Amino acid sequence: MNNKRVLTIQDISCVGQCSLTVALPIISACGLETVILPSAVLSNHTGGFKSWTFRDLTDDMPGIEQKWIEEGIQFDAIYTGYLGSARQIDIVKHIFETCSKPGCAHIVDPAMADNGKLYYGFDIDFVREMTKLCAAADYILPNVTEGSLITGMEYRETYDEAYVKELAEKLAALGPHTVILTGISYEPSTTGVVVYENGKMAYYQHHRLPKGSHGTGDVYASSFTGALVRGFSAYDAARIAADYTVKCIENTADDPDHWYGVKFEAVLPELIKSLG
Ligand code: PXL
Repeated sequence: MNNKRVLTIQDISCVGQCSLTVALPIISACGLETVILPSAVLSNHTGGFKSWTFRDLTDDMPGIEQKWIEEGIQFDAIYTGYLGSARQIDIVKHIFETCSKPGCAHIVDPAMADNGKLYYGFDIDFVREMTKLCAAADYILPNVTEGSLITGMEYRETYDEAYVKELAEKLAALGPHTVILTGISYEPSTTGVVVYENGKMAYYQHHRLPKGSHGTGDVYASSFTGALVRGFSAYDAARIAADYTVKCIENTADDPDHWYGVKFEAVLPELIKSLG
């Protein structure tokens, strides 16, 4: 019997197939009890819509945490994504301390930037706080943009293995025992993920689909979390999540109107199958 319970902390973008609207169904489909703590509520995500509403929930979080402490509610894994404010990060770190079962996996996707740019609304103060959260994590899942912001290394659009190794080493030196670098591409037709653990770097390469899709970082981190908590090694969880994310992109590619996210729902059975 599987009694594992995962907490995920990220925003609710009501429309846009990202953050909690993908994390909750994906982790649940992995057969895990999924508890949510919304960091903010937006009408839609900030990546391509004309405008959005934004309600920061930072002030609600300590009260919610307090109720969980009073109830003795604790988690086998805590996975964080897009956070609503720099101030929120100290609260999330506190939740790591108060709501973790022994051996709890702390998984941080420092969702704040892509393609060389910070997402709308984030600044260098937020990067500094997110760096502290990465230092408190066991597993981090940055892309190259986020990795370069966190380490202070130069952002490069094209790079070689030596650059990626230095990035992974610098990220691991902050504290996490496992660094998963996403979207690592050494040539145009392929991309992949680097798993850096105990000083060793492994690469899982896969087909690169021509169209970059929104929300795929969240699909990736959610399915990685699900597979990891189901007992797979970090490398196998990284591979399962990569294969699932590619299937989500393939399942969306023929629908030009669906630019804002990926159709992850119809291919959930394939993720479930890959968990055995
Ligand atoms: O997928 C990352 C993400 C999550 N949440 C919000 C976003 C984005 C990326 O733009 O805007 C609100």
